[in-house]
Amino acid sequence: MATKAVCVLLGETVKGTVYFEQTGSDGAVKVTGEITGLAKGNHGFHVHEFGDNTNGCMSAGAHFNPHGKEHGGPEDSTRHVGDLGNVQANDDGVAKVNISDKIISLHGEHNIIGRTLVIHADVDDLGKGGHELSKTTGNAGARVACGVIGITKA
Ligand SMILES: [Cu+2]
Ligand SMILES: [Zn+2]
Repeated sequence: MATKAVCVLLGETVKGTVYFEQTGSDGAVKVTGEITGLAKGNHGFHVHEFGDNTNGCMSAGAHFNPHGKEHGGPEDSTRHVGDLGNVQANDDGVAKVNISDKIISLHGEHNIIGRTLVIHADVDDLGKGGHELSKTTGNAGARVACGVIGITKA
């Protein structure tokens, strides 16, 4: 039995739809979709803690980090649960999302449903950039679009 969720990302120029699917309660989550209106290149892509967009993407809080770890990349053992790395936009400003992640979940302690998906203006340095923000945000810059992750029909 699969669980499915969706997020509609909305920003001033950036828009997108991202789908989440998980088989069972502890399998990898497949993250797919398309985001448009981006600058060419890599953009930080995270689940932030709160599903609160009352003050735009800012009220989503910091990266979803239930274990109090440092920021990292999706393949690192030290990472926030919400750290999904980067998505890459092509010459036309379109990023195709195709990620499989074993840390986020649609169930239990790492459940991302009801939290906010954020895409950033700049590249996430995955904690390795040596910037003062590298270990908290990956120095990924402004939040150019966001949306709350919601349950959909399975
Ligand atoms: Cu973020
Ligand atoms: Zn993080």
